[in-house]
Amino acid sequence: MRRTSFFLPTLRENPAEAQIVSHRLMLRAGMVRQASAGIYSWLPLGYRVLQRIENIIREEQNAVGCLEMLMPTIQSADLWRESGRFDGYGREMLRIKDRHDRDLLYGPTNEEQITEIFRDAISSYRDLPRVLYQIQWKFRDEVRPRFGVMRGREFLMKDAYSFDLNYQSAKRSYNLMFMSYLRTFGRMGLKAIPMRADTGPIGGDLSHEFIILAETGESEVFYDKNFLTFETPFIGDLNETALEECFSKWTHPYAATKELHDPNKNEELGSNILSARGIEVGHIFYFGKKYSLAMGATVTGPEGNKVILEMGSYGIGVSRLVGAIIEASHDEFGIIWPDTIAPFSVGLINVAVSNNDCDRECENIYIKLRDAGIETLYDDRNERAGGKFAEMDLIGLPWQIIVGPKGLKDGKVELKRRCTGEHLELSIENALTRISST
Ligand code: P5A
Repeated sequence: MRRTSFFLPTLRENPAEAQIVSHRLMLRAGMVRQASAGIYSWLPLGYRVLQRIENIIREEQNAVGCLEMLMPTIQSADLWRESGRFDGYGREMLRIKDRHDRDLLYGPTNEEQITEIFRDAISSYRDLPRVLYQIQWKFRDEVRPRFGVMRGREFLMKDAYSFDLNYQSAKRSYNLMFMSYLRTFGRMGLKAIPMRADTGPIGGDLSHEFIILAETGESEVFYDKNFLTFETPFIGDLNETALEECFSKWTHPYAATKELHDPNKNEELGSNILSARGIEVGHIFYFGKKYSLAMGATVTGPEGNKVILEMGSYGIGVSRLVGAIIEASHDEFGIIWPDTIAPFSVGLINVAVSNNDCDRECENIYIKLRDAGIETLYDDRNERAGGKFAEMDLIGLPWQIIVGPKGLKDGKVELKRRCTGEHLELSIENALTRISST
């Protein structure tokens, strides 16, 4: 992408309304614009990041056998009356009336909708287990939308729903998703700590939040420092025992908790326990028969008997992750994207546009990167180099190639790694090899 053809409305000044660094940087880097309180438009740079995150989630969900689908954002209130949640959900639910005066709502989550679909489509235990998921916008009329996309009113969620014949199988589905989440966040360069959690309006009796550590996190958390050395599990052995082992390792009694308010208990836990602030990027629930019982979702079991389905639901805050990753990875100059999330891998800076050598070599590098399938933002604007450097640091692409007349005299360009600040003078060939080998 040429910078002269791109849409990247960056801001020089810090926007006054942004209280936390990710919100400030997302506005300054031209990633999002607020449409109204807690509702955002995603501009091209931000949308690329959102799609990167979606794709990692999608690959990891598919890898453990989940099936992608898409449900509408607008749901009928009657569906929620069946489960008994219509009145209970409270003012966070955006209620709508259509022209026939029928009650609709903008979905804050989809347990009811998927239960209805599954109930009407599946009648035999032979079609179990199944996990269905979507990546779809949700609306929750939060009392205090804040921190940009981190606590929005409209936000993108990956929501998955599991259907099993019995508890044992449902627990396997839960463990599988648990393991898959560790991998998913790991691929984004994040260390997510699973934490026993309340089930809130979703319900049920087993639930874990996945928390990443960041100073600006909304909740205080306590965790065993050994956690940070745990390795991300491999997919491979997905049998029940292997999954339960992974689950137990990551959930030992004092591993991580939000409820350590008693200082005596803290002592009891010893010096391994650290306190920090965290951001919830995922939340999984096992709620058994809560919705299937209320909505009559059953199958015929192996003995010809009627069995009420066992269910769970599994969420990831896709749009929240964009902010969370920035909270976890930035410096005073701007964002530092992990390689897997970056909107472009390389920022190519032409220091002297309209110098023939610089223009020619930049074109040459740009084409070589394109042919190698490496996504590049080429800053071909006829502007001061200082401004270009500052913008490249702000938008946080993992690599910068800086092409100037001086270096080119010796056949060299400058290669900068954003996350370490390391600068190297290299030949064009060596610079390209270095980039392709990460
Ligand atoms: C699980 C999937 C659910 O809704 N039903 C379907 C279950 N869980 S949850 O914890 O309420 O939400 C899942 C994740 O969505 C993110 N999230 C938000 N992101 C941005 N702004 C918000 N207002 C918001 N609310 C929830 C969180 O990452 C949460 O873990």
